[in-house]
Amino acid sequence: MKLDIELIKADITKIKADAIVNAANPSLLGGGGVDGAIHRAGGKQILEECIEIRNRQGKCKTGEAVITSAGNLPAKYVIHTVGPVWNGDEKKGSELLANCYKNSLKLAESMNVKIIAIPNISTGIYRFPKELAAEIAVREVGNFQSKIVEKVIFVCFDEENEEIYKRRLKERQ
Ligand code: AR6
Repeated sequence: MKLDIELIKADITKIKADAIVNAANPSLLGGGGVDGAIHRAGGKQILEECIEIRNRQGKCKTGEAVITSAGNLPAKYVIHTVGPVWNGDEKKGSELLANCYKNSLKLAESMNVKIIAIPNISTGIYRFPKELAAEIAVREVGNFQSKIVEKVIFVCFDEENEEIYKRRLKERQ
């Protein structure tokens, strides 16, 4: 089945979904932006699990995703994915960002996640163009079919992304 798509402007750490996605970096040890907010609000449990994952598999490659519990957050899980740093290579960057959405959704499915909230990966500190990032996000979520995952909530934090997503989702209807 195709997924339901919802759009909100919010702080993702406040969302009570089965899983929220984190725009992490390869170290998995936290950082600024949404990553910093998730680790701050979620507490040390998330970092401890990230360290365990690192000890097991090493760093998380760009486009890949790993999962931890959500510590003190209202969500059940955090799916950490590493978006591409924008370097002007549209083809490679788009492929890697698409992989973030594909791999996060696949991992969610494998953990029986029904509702997943996703931020605008790579569009902050990693400087990916917002319009292109939204096009990729909406396309990948639109193409994903699942018997388990029912709903994706796109969580925008800035007004510009919210407007872009509103328009793109309207165009889809
Ligand atoms: N809730 C939802 N979205 C948020 C929040 C929040 N609390 N805070 C920021 N955003 P960014 P990136 C939005 O920079 O570009 C970190 O240091 C923000 O407005 O968080 O993938 C990592 O460790 C933007 O639209 O992630 C990496 O080093 C979106 O989240 C690096 O930043 C992504 O912005 C990753 O950079």
